[in-house]
Amino acid sequence: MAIREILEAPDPRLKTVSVPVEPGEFNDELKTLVDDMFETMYDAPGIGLAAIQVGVPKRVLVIDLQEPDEEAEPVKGEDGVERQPAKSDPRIFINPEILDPAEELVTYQEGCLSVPDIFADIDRPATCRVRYQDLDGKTHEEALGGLMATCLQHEMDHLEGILFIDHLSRLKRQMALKKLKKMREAA
Ligand code: GNR
Ligand code: NI
Repeated sequence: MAIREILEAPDPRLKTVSVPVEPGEFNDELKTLVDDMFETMYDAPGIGLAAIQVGVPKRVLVIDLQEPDEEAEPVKGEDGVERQPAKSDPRIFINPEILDPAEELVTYQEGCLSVPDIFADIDRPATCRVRYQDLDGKTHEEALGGLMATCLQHEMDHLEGILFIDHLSRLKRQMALKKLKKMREAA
């Protein structure tokens, strides 16, 4: 397992349309890619990652929402503040397709590991279905809602070379990219 470098805007590789994983490619190399994507995502930390964000233009996504586990006992952090432990639910989506996006939209404040420190409200269909393959190439379908629906749609955009800031007005997008450039120069 290895942490890989996350590409950041305006890297042109993030605009690549990723290609499907072919039937002959459900092998150890794919497993290593997925393992590395999880390690990179947890290290960042983030709740989702598309393969193109580590420079691999394949239709592979990992998601772990790491929502608070309400059943667990709160634990005291180093600062003495009690926190709810996160529930780990690692999910792998290969060759995902979105089906039946709801007409109803919801707004989430989104961020992206490839657009660090920039956050913006984005509207997306509130629910959808997803059809995808697992690491064995088996096809599954399920209904999604809440943060999972939003996160999956954000990751699906990466497979088409689209970033969340591409959903903003040109003025707001340029402001975000300028802020990113300024922060990079200051670092
Ligand atoms: O870590 C992430 N948080 C997030 C918050 C709201 C909506 C989408 C996301 S995905 C993001 C990680 C990332 O950049 N995935 O591509
Ligand atoms: Ni992202």
